[in-house]
Amino acid sequence: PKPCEVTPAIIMKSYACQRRTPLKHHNSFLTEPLEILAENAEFSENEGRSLAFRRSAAVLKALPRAVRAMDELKDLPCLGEHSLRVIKEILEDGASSEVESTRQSEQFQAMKALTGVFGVGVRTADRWFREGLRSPLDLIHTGQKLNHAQQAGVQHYNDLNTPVTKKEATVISDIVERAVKAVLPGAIIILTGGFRRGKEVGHDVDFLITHPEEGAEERLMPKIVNWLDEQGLLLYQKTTRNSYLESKEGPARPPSNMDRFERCFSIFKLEQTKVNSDTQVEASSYNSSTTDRTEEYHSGSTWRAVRVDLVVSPYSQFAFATLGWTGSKLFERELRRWAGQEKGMSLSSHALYDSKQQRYLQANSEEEIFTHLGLEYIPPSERNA
Ligand code: DGT
Ligand code: MG
Repeated sequence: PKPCEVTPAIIMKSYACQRRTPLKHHNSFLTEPLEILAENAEFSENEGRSLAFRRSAAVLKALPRAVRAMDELKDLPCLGEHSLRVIKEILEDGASSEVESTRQSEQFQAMKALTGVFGVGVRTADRWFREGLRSPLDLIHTGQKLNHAQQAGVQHYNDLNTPVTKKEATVISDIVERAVKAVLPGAIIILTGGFRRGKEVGHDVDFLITHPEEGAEERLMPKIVNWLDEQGLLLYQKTTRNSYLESKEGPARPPSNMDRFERCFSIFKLEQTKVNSDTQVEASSYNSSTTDRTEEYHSGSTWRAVRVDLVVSPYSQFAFATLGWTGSKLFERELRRWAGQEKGMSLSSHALYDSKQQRYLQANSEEEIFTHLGLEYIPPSERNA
């Protein structure tokens, strides 16, 4: 007789920050379609709807095996009616008609192409779509007025939509390390974002920079940018003060330190040397003004554009910044939702504020922040919600 198959019950916590979500999971055949619907909801600025699909997908990513039947989902949190309908269709028919028609729709494809231009957000892309534009080429043909970021985005469109590999990220890490060490010895640089979570490819490379001596990091970004620029390594850069979540988030903000938190959106010029038909990436070490790629290719050397984000944080905020810039985006949202709804706290990439105690809680590591929040520590490789 066949041994009785016992399926152990799965205990799924409802916040993504309470769960371990590995990079490789068993349900891409369900999560990818759900994320198409999430993306489509973002294109129409329907944040609630997008979040619902993203949360459903995240629950499926945390499952230890592939879903085969609807009854396996009955005790799982976050799965709304709409998501369940989509999942059911995929399980029964192999595909969801709603997802497939979204994928094929002119609007979805145009929004994807237009928001794929660096510097173009959903609002701008939507306006262009309503004016009849469909692709980056249309922007050129119709002579659209573009800002500097968008001009760079159009110019390097193909490169910037080619995934950055781990190997390229390592080469860029070496360059950034050299730049930072040259202008501020003793500085600490860490790779954050998707690569810290173990991703093999990314849309950009994210770095966080600090110095153990509080205050030594002030005015650091312009020095780093100058060094990189002098080496001919930058195709584009814009340095801004970080004002992303803080404006929405209220008290998790130590105002006196805010002006120290700088971010640089940049596009690196990454050298690639052709060796035995194998493309090798290499740090550019000369000041090249040529932009004729064909010419460079024939001379045996070529380059490609890569998006790089640099963030400088004061040492006292480094743990919060590390946690805040490691992602995933959904994991971050869930951490902040947990802090607010379950703990009466307010978390940002700068600080953690406890409303009951009416004070900021200090932390020197990510582990300490999880402890303050009453959460089990989740390492970066398990934050792929
Ligand atoms: P990808 O697409 O392969 O680059 O994937 P990620 O996860 O590296 O995503 P990315 O580069 O957009 O952002 C990295 C993390 O940094 C993300 O999980 C959330 C966080 N983040 C992104 N932009 C901001 C910002 O403006 N302010 C703050 N505080 N965090 C941000
Ligand atoms: Mg990234």
